[in-house]
Amino acid sequence: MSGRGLTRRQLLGSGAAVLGVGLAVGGPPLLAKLIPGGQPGLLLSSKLPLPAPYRTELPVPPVLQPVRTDATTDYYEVTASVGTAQIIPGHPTQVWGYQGIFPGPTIESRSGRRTVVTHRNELAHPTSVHLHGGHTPHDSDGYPLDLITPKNGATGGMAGMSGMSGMSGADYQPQRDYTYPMNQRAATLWYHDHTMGFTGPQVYRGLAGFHLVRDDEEAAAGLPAGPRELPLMIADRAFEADGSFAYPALDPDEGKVGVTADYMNGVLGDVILVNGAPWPVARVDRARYRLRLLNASNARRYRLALDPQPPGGGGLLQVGSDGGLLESPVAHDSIDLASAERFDVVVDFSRYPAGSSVRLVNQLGSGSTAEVLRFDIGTAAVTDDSRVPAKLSTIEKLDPAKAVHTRTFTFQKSQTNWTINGEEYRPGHSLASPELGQVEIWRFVTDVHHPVHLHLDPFQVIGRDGKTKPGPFDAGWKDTVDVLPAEGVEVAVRFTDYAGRFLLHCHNLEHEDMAMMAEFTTK
Ligand SMILES: [Cu+2]
Repeated sequence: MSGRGLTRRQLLGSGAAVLGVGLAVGGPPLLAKLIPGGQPGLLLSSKLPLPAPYRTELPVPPVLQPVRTDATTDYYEVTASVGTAQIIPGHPTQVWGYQGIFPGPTIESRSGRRTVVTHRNELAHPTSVHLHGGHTPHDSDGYPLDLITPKNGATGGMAGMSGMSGMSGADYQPQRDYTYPMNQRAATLWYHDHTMGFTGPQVYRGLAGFHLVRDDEEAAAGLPAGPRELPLMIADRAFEADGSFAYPALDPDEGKVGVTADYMNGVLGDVILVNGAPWPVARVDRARYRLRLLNASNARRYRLALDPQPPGGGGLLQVGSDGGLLESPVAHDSIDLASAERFDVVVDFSRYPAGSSVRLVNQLGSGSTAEVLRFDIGTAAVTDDSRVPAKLSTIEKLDPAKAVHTRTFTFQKSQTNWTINGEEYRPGHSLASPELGQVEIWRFVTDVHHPVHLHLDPFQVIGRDGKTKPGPFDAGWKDTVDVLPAEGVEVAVRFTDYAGRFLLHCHNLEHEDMAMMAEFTTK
């Protein structure tokens, strides 16, 4: 461990020792100051009058069609480009979008059928694309230095950049074919920018889209489908007076990594977008709907709840997590959703009166950030042949008793950056070398909120805060876990199939850009 006076034994101990990590960053008063209102970040206020909520219809991103298919593979082409979005009425916003739109188009894959996405870049800055939740070989995983050359061909910007080591190792290609074997079960994945040092500003400007994987098991479950299946990308943003996205970058031209000191904990916006629209309205039938919730915010955490709750409560019936279907549904009154987490829930609007409205609210927000989305329920009698089976799937349980290694990763602030085990991210420097096929226990220990994400394979939460059981939002296969302040989370993980360098990092994008990332090398 880094020289903070904590022994390995203390770190591996109970929650009390874990709390010691919190104390190490300056004791409870500072800790409290670092976590305003349970949020990892600072609110950036828009410089224009906010639009009234619930005035625009919920957009649903278009589904991208393959440019060709053959016996084994579907081929797609995506170009990152500048586009114009109408987000705040009367104030067009320039976005950096896949196909020029935000969110980008949704890609749909079939489990077991290979997907190849050719990405091109017409932006003025390099990009790298990561399929979040993908079981993907290293060379297609969107390694932060595997870059796509920008439109003007400039490739020098990353070399010798201040504040980040290893930038000179960047590999530029004019376009990249990302090959996804899709040897994985049905799940809600998303693709987003993963450029070294600039993931935060580039995702904020719009480089994110859904990538859904479907399979026969999911189809047989009989969950709501077609127009009654809604992908919902929730993201907060702030706006300048002219309607452009406001982001406190140290250098908007990306000559320098990071945000201004005040926003180092994370950038929180005052406008909540769902699929790119501010507080939209979804017109729904009085029937069951499947909502694929994704928190695509840079830093904001949400506690989503229906308001009003349906009679008897439990209105958010969770059927899936990051890594696909749960074994059986879990009813929630509210769901905590950290950056990059996905929750697949079924809401039965027939539990509400015809013609009524129900809001999806954020109980961790206040004022404009407490509102998210409104459902206006129709009056027409409709048929609904969907169902939610009591048993959705079978999940192989990773046995912690079989673990061959226990590794601890401590997520902490340094004077100027964010660190894992006391180290700032250095490309090519590996913190662990797990063996393919072996179960390991990985422990994530934090100072403040950190949503911890592993590439390559999902994991199962086995304990939190010294207790040997998962939290209420930890069910199923996860690839991102919401680690609370001064908490320790234990997960069982088993990497499979692909040897090579992969990433573990905080998915608070300001933390990630400011070095809270590390590599592990599977062998
Ligand atoms: Cu973090």
